[in-house]
Amino acid sequence: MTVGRRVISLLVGILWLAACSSVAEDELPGPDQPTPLPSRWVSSDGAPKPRHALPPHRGPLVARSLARRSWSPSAGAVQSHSKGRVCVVVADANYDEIAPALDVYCRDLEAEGYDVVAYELASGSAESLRGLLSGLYEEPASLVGAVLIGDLPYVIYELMQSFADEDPRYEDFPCDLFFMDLDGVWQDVVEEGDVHADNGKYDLHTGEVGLEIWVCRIDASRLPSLGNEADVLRNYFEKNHLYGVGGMPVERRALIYLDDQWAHKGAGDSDCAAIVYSEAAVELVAEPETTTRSDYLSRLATQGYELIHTRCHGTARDHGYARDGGEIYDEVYATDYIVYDPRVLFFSLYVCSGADYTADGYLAGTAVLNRSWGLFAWGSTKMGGMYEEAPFYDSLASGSCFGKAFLTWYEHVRHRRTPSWAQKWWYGMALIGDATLGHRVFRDVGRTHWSGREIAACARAGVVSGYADGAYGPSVEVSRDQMAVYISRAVAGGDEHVPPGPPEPTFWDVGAEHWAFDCVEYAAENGIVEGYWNRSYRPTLTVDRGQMAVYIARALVAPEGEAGLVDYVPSDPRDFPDVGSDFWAYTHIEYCVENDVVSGYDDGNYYPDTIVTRDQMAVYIARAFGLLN
Ligand SMILES: [Ca+2]
Ligand SMILES: [Ca+2]
Ligand SMILES: [Ca+2]
Repeated sequence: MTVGRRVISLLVGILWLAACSSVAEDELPGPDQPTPLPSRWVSSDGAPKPRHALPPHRGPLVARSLARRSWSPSAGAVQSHSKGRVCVVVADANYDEIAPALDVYCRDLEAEGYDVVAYELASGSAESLRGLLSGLYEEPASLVGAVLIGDLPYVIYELMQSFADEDPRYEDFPCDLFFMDLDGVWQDVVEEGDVHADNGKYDLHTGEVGLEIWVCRIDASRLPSLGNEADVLRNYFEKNHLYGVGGMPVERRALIYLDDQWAHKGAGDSDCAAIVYSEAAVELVAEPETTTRSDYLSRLATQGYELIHTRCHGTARDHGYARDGGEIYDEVYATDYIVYDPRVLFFSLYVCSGADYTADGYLAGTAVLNRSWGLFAWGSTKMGGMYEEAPFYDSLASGSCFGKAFLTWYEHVRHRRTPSWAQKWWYGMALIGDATLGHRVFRDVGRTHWSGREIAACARAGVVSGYADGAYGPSVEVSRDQMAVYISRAVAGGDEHVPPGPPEPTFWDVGAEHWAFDCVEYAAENGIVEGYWNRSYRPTLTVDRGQMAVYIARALVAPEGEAGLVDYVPSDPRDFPDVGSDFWAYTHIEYCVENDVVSGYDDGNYYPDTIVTRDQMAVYIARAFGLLN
C-alpha cells in the first residue's frame, strides 16, 4: 500500500534538523536530553489537520448519583487498604444498556481497594463536570481520579506554536488536563495569530497548573467500525474484568517500534520499558528499513505483547512508517487493528492526534476497545506525546496504576519545562481506557485478588519470582523448601543476598544440588528451621498455619531462633478458640498476632492445621517484613 507516497521524509528531516539546531533559549531541553522530534499530522491525502468544532456539551450539570448498594462487594473480598476515591461518570445514553457491566466494574474497583462514587450524566458543560470533580476533590475523602464513560463533555484548547525557525502554527485540540487540574485557572482571553479570545476555546492556563487527579476516557461513541456502542462498551468491561481476575494472558514483553526519525531513541525507550519488563523481554525495532507497515502488521498478526510503544507520524485515525530511504510512507489504519485484533494489552502511542477521542474512528480508542484484546493507551490529542517517561515506568514498576504513573510523570516533566514548551508537547496527553489498570506482576494474579498487593510487594522485594511462564500459582500449597526460600530471601533482603550454603549439607535430603539448598541452609543457620531427628528436612512436606507461625516468629527474632522466643509472654493474648495456651505453637502464633502478621479468620479461629497456600504465604511475609510500603 503506497497511498501515502510523498516527500514527507524530506520535509520532516528538515524540520527535525532545524528543531535540533535553533530552539529558543527558554525551550532548551535538559542537559542530557535531545530536543524531541514533533510527531506530525501526516495524512494520505496531504490535507492539513482540520480544526475542531466547539464541544457540543452545554449548560448546567444534570447528574444522577448512582446507588452504591448494587455493587457492594461481599464481606471479606475487600482488601484492607484504601487506594483512594475514584469517580465513575457515565453518559446517560449508555447507562441503561451497560448497567450490569458497570456494576461488575465498580465492584472490581472496590475489591481492589478503591472507594467508588458514580454518576449518570444527562447533560452539562465541561465546566460543570469539572465543578463536580473539584467538589469531590475538596471533600475530606478527596479523589484520586475519574473514569469518564461514553460521550462526555470535553474542552478545546488552542495555541500558536513554532518549532525551530518555522513560522508559528495554529493548533487546537481536546485537553483533558482541564479536568485533571482542579484548582488552576483556565481562560479564553488570548489574541495571538489565529488564537482568539471569547471563541469558546481555552487559550490560557495559569495559577496552580499542577494536576490533582488523573482522568481517563472509555468512549465508543465514535467507533462504529467496532460495532454497536453499547456492545463495544460491554465488551470492554468484560475484558477489563477478565484481566482483573487474572485472565487475558499475553506474552509479558514489550515491543518498542520507532520509525526512522526516532531511531536514536531506541536505547532510551528500551531502558524505560526494561524498568517494567525484563531486558530480554523488550524487543526493539528501530532499523529504518525494517520499520514499515508490512513489518508492523506482520508482528500484530503473529506476535503477542503486553505493551507496544511506537513513535511515528500519523493522524487521529492512522499512523505510518517510512521506507526506501524515507521516500515512501505507508499508513497503518485504525481499522487494521480491527482486522488483526492484535494480542496486545497496552499501547503507548507517540502519534500526532492518535488519542483524539473526538475524531471518528480514533486510533487509541480502536486499539483499546478492540474485540479480544486492548485495555489501555496513552497518547496525545495533538502533536507531541509522552517524552522523558522513565518516571512513568518507575511508577508502574512500583505497582501504581496507569493514572497514578501518569501524574507522577507529569509532575516530573512540568517542573523541567517552561509552560510554552509543556503546552506544545504535553497538553494533548490523554488516557484512553481504564487508568486504574496497571502492569500485572504475575499473569494469574489479577488486581482484584485478595492478596495481590502483598504478592506484588514480595516480588518487588526479591522474595518471589513466580514460575517461568509468568504465573504465581496463588492457590498452590506451600512446601517446606518453598517456605525456606520465601523466609530466607525476606530475612536476607532479597535473593541475591542469600549466601551460598556450606560445603557439607546440614540435611541429608537437601544436598548442594537441591534448588533450595542455599535458602534452606540460611534458614537453618538463622535458627528458623531445625529439621527432623534423623537429620532430614523433608523439603516436599507442606506447611500448615501452625508451623508457619513458628517459622515467621523465629525469622522475626533471627538469628536467635527459639532462644529468642523462650522468654516471650504475650502482652495481649488473642486466645483463639482453636489454639489453647497449651498448643505447641501457641507462643509463636501469639507472637505473630502481636506483630500484626496474622489476625485469624472472620469466625475468630486461627485454623493452625490448614495448609498454607502461596497467596497466604505472601501475606505472612509482606506483613512480617514490612514490605507493603
Ligand atoms: Ca480562545
Ligand atoms: Ca492544580
Ligand atoms: Ca521505517
